[in-house]
Order: sequence, then C-alpha cells, then structure tokens
Amino acid sequence: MKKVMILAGAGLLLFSAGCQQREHMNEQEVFPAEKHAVMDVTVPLINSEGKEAGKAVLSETFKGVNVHLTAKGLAPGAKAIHFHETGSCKTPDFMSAGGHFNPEGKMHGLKNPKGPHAGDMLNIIIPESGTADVNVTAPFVTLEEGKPNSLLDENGSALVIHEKADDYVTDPAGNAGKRILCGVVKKQ
Ligand SMILES: [Cu+2]
Ligand SMILES: [Zn+2]
Repeated sequence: MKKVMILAGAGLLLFSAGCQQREHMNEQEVFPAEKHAVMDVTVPLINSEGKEAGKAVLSETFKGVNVHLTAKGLAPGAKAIHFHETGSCKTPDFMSAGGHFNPEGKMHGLKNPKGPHAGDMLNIIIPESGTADVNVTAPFVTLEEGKPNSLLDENGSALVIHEKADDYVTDPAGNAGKRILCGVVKKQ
C-alpha cells in the first residue's frame, strides 16, 4: 500500500512539471497519449439538426487534453474547434454552449498577445472525403476535477466545431462562423 502511495505521489509531481512547460503551445502536436490516472471522457457530437455526427475522446496528457475527433459528413477544409463554457448543445445554433471556456478572463486567440482563452485550440483539417479522424491538443485545460481550468466544472463545458477556420486573433471567437457540431463534456 505504501508503495502505491509513493508511486501516485511521483505521478503528481511529474504532472505538475508538465503543466509548467506549456509555452510552446502554438505548434500542433500529435503525441501518444501519456495517460494519467484521470479517466478519458467521450463526447458524442451532434449536428445542427440534432443528428449524431461523430465523437471526441478526451484524454489527459502531460501536454494538456488530447482531443481525438472522429466525425462524418463535414464540408472539407480548416475548421475551428474550441471548448466552450457551458455544457449545453441546443440545436440548431448551439448558442447555449456560451462563449469560449475562459476561466482566466483573457482575449481570444492563440496568436493574440492578450490571449488565449483556455478553450482555444489549433484548427482541424477536414479532408475531401468529409470524414475526420484527427487529434488536437488543448494545452490550457484539464480533466482533473477541482482545478480552475477543469473542463469538468459545475456546469460542464462543450466541444464546438465551427464552419470556418479560426484566425487565431479576432476576439471573441476567431471569426470562425457558425457552430456546426457540438458535444457536451461532462463527468462519466
Ligand atoms: Cu467555438
Ligand atoms: Zn477563444
């Protein structure tokens, strides 16, 4: 038992070290999920008609939360993806998800000197086939409950994909257009 406690303690130390190395968040990185004791969260995604459109599996890693998105029937091209502040996806516009998850009160954009929101991420690219199978990292959020930047806060949060690319600077939402897919992030 004692051994287990010591191992858990070492894990926590490693995790906090990881959290302090987040300056390099502007490069898109796909990395093997370095699993923590935090459970993965599966987020079912719906489109504006309320139909199932895919899912995202969220995993806690040393570099933030990895989002593994699989979705079908999307228009090709670069699309914005963000975590929004409220765990609600009411069709058809998903405005119920609120603004971007932003516990630190910053401005929008990975390239905004006054940003970014914790929920900001790099754009994803949808291929010609319209079927997406992509990974993207959210470096500033966690699935660990009780932290100020936890996606699993009281009202949950939402994963939202937009019709257009995020320009990474325009406040409050990167000029990314309509919300086309939405999924509620909540404790499982
Ligand atoms: Cu968004
Ligand atoms: Zn934002």
